[in-house]
Amino acid sequence: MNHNRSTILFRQAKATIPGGVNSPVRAFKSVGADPVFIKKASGSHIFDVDGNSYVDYVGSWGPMIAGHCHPQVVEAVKLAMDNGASFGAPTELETTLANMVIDAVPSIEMVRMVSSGTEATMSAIRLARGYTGRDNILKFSGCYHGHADALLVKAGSGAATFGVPDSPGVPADFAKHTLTAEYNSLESVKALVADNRDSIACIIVEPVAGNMGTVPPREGFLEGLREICTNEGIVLIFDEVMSGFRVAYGGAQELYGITPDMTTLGKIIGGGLPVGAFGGKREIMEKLSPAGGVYQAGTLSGNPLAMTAGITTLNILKQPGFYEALEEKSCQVGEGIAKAAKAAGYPIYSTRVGSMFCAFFTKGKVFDWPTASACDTKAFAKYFLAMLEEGVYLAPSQFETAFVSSMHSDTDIENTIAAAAKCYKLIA
Ligand code: HOZ
Repeated sequence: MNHNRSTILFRQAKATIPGGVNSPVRAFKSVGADPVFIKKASGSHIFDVDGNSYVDYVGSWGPMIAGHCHPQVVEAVKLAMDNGASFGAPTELETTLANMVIDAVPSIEMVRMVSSGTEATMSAIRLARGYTGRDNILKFSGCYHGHADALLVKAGSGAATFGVPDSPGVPADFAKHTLTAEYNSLESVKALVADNRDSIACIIVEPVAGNMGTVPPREGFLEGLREICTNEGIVLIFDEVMSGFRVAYGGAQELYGITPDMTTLGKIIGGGLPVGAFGGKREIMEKLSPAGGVYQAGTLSGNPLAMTAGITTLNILKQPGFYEALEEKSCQVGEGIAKAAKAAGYPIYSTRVGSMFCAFFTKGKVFDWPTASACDTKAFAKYFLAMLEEGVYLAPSQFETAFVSSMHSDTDIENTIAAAAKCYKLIA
C-alpha cells in the first residue's frame, strides 16, 4: 500500500499540532508508524488520502454503531444545519434526546448534555462530591474516564499506551483524592473503603472496561460494587461513554441488571458529533446548577446538530432486531479472529461483550490491568501494521477496543478473518 500523501500530511501537521494529532493514540506512535490520514468514510469502510480503503473497526472510537454516513443521520443533520448551527439557548431537541436517554437507561431520571465524555465524567464527579460533601473518589487501574486532572491517575487508553501512569501537570494535591483499586477485585475496593470510611464520594467504573482492551466484569463484581456503595453512602457511577447504547440499548446496566446512581454517556448518543451526557437519580441531579448549587456549563452543550444526530441514531438503534443482528456479526468476527490465531499457533486471549471485542497478545487470561499490561505489545504492533496492509483498520494500541457496526457485511467479516489468519502466521 502507498501512504505517500499521508506521510506528507503528517509532516505538515507535526509543524503546527503537537505530535501531529489532536488526540494522542491516533498518532500510531506505539505501533512505530505514521498515521494514515482519512479522507472520507462510508458504512463499514474508511478511505485514506492515498486512495486506500479499509474495513474499519475503530468506528471513531465507538460512536459509529450504525456505520459511517448513515443516510438518515446525514439527511437529518443537513436539515438541522439549515435552521442554524448553534444558538446557546434551549431547543426542543434537547428535551427529545433527554427523554430518549431516560427511557433507555435504567439509572437515569434526569440528564444534562455536555460536549464530550471527559466533560461528562468530570462533571459527574463534581456533582457526586457536591451531593455527598466528600472529597475522595475511587477509580480502577486501567479504566479511563477522560483526561480531567483527578482522573488521569493509573488511567487506561492513551495514558496506558504511552506508559504514563500519572500525567505531568496534574498537581499531587489534585490527585491525592483519587484512590485506585484493581478492576474485578472487590477485595481491593473493600480495603480502600475500610481505610477511608465516610470520605469517598463516588466509585466510578467502566462496567465493561474498554480502555485497557476489552475486559468484561467478572460475575459478582458489579453487584458487589452496588452493595458496597449502598451500604457506605457512596455514589456509584457507571462510565458508559463506551458501553452505553453499545452492548445493549440500555447499556451495560441493562445487560447485567445492575443500576448505578449515576451514569456518564458519550460517543453513540452524538451519532458521531461531539456529545457527552451525565444523568442519574433525580435527588442527585437536582443539586446541579441552576436547580442547585453545583456549577457546570457549556456554550455548545445540547448543540442542535449534535442533538439531531443523536436522536436519529437512537431511532435507528430502536429498530427491531438491530442488536440481535449486531451480536451475530460481532460473534462471527470475534470468534473468527480467535480461531485464525489458534490455527496459526499464535497465543491470544480473546474477549467480547456485544460489539466490543479485543484480541490480547498473551497466553494468560486478562481480567484487570496487571494481566492486560502483560501483553506482548511489540507483537501487537507487527500484527496491527500487517492488518493495515491487508485493508483492516484496527485501533493502533493493544489497550483499546475494536467496534463492530451494523454495516459490517459478511464479506467484510470474511475478509477480516482471512487477513487475520495471514497476519498471525506472518508474526508467529
Ligand atoms: N479516548 C479514545 C480512546 N479510547 C481516543 C479518542 C481519539 O483519539 O480520537
